[in-house]
Amino acid sequence: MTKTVATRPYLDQKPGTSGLRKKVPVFQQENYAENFIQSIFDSLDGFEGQTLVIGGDGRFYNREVVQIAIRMAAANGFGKVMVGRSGILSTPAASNVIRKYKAFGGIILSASHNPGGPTEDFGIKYNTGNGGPAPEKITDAIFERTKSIDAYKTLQTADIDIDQIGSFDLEGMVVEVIDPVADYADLMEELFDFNSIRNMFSLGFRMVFDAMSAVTGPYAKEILENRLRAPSGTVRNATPLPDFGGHHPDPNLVHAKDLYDLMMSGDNAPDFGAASDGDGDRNLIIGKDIFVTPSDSLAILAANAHLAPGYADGIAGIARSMPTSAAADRVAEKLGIGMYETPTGWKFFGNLLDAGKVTICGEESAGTGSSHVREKDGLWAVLLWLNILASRGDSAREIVQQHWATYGRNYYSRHDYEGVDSDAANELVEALRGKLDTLPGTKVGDLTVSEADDFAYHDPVDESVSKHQGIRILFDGGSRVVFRLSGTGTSGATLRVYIERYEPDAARHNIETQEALADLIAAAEELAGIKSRTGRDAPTVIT
Ligand code: G16
Repeated sequence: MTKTVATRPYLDQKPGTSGLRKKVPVFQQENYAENFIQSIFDSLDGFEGQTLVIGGDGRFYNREVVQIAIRMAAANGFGKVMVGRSGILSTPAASNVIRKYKAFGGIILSASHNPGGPTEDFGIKYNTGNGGPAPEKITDAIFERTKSIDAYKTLQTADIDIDQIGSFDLEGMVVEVIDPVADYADLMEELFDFNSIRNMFSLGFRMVFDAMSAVTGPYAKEILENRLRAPSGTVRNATPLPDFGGHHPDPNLVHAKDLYDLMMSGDNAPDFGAASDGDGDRNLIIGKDIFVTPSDSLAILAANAHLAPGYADGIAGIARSMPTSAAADRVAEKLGIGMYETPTGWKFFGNLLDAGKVTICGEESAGTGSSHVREKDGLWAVLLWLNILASRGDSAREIVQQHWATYGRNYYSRHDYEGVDSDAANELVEALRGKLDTLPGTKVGDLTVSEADDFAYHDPVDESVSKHQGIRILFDGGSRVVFRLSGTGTSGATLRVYIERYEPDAARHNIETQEALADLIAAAEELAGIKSRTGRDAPTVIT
């Protein structure tokens, strides 16, 4: 039976870079999840009788919110929900299901790379019918609605069985529980040359994929070990756990350190290492004895994509988020295709992909993807790498070094200061903003500032404008530092400092990254006063 429940607004439900992310106890407050889900529905038009996809990364509280979302979808008039078995769908798999079955949209439950558990993070995000994260116009409307919501609709019903594949009726709405892996694995098989990757494995190629006890485990097992016949054990930490085994499911050099150490362990290291995050959209790529930065990975994938059957006709264009290095720009220039620079956040790629302006997109934050879905896609990036390795017969290290020799190297690093005082972080950014006009022409150490601005994006498709997307300080010679505050953290503020130097000279391509960037790192400190303003002597994470 449908019932309408009176509620009171919560005033902190503003979606960030990727949906609403909060600590689990915040989500467990009375009607907190219900308010947000009803606000999503209240901000949409025309879904009566349509299909909604529901799934998440399996973190703590996933099952409870899946039940809430199914009941509310029925009470609000959806005709059908498609739910991943046991409430599981990786973010790229959810995007694929929305697109493949022409759903109206989807609700994805995840806080991505943030830790999970009873006192850790949870998140809810809405994706539209193109399979991508809702654009700002919709997330703004949702936020507005959360501020005045006074009731939500749900069903009075016992728990719904989401653990068996099949369909049933729930008070006039069809509930279809689907295999979370099959459609996605089929799509990967269409895009990549599974025969040559299989052949490479059969000849003894060794890889390790660390699923970080998160959602990609079952996907990677099915694709790498079953379909591509990589030896059993290739996928590590393959069982998704509600608390990710107590780790941060964040594929970076700090949280995937075991994998990094293994890949750097000398002659016996595997040929290729990779990892994905909590919800399966990020990727980490480490060749034997070489870490590939996400920015370089984007450039290399774009330059070699034509080797995979799904991209054999070439790519239409490339997009990258502003803080991502300009390595991909050089590839676009050489290929004579469009290059787009967007704000941080996958949602900004949706219009470019839908309009056919770009095929491949990427972000420095370990996200790469293509027009096959409307989310970044961790396993997709790993499989494209494998396809390129199988097709070229070179090692990952050779591929990276040849790429630098051809295009030059963009030395790149990101310094994160996590959990800093929010006021101090905002003041730091404000102070930089305040001096942007006077910086050009000034000297910082031996560097001269050529340009300084607060990045604003003018979407070429819908002409929307997004301001204040990061402070950019460019120096003579093309080096730069960028400052912005993360939109995905859940405690305090995270200051991100992105540092980049272009080095065309191949004789200077093997300098240690922090050393190659030392003068820029010092300039960032001098310009922003990070130590004095945040009280931090060093970054929390360097990638
Ligand atoms: C999300 C977004 C990405 C963004 C990343 C980092 O990733 O989808 O587009 O690059 O956050 O954002 P920030 O620098 O604001 O923390 P994910 O994997 O968390 O969904």
